Amino acid sequence: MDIQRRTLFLGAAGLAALAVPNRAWAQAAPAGPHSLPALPYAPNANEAAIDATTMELHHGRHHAAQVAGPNTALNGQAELSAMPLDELLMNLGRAPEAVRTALRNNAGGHANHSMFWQIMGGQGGAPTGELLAAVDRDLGGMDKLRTDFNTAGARVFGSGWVFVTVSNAGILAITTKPNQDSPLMDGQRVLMGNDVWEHAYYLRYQNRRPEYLTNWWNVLNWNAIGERFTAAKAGTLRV
Ligand code: MN3
Repeated sequence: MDIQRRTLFLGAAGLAALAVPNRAWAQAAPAGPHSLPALPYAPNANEAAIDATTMELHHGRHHAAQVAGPNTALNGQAELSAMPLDELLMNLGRAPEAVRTALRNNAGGHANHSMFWQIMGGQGGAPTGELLAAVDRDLGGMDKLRTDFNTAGARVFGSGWVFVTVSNAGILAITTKPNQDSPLMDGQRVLMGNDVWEHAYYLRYQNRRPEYLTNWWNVLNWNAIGERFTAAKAGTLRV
């Protein structure tokens, strides 16, 4: 009887842990200055481009590991621990060599993914107002932006990201980065970006990265991206 009851209890606990994988993972992460932001929508909110399982694994495991990474690397680093994430990435040269690569890969990934969740959950479409005017002026319009951005993303060899950066004057530009590097490491702010690591799309698209890049535009939240544009010009955009 006792054994049966204990088995039932453990079974229930196991099921509960499976039901909240993100929370379970976050609790296992070492304490530190950085934390995993909650997804701002349900994992299936981006089904038009990204399946729920990919979202759950991508956020709850890949991103969570990139929060645990800097927290571990920052242990005992008081000055670097006190820096907001964007400042940390702009000052990687001040990190001791022993932890610099870990910070570059993990803190960079933390910033990239924090931005990535924020700009999805929408219905696609196009920006309005000043952001649309900036896209027309700097990137040749929405059609050309989509084409050039997707071409750049498809050309990233191996793992990396494709971004639109934004200056504090509101000037836009397309750029790519390998691995988990961020434009913040060059002192540039990120308006939006897409993750072209295979973990971002492989379950649904396998090797068809261009199809993933094309569909991704259907889940963009242009209100959120427009707010990032406004914040960049106000000097308040962080990661
Ligand atoms: Mn990723």
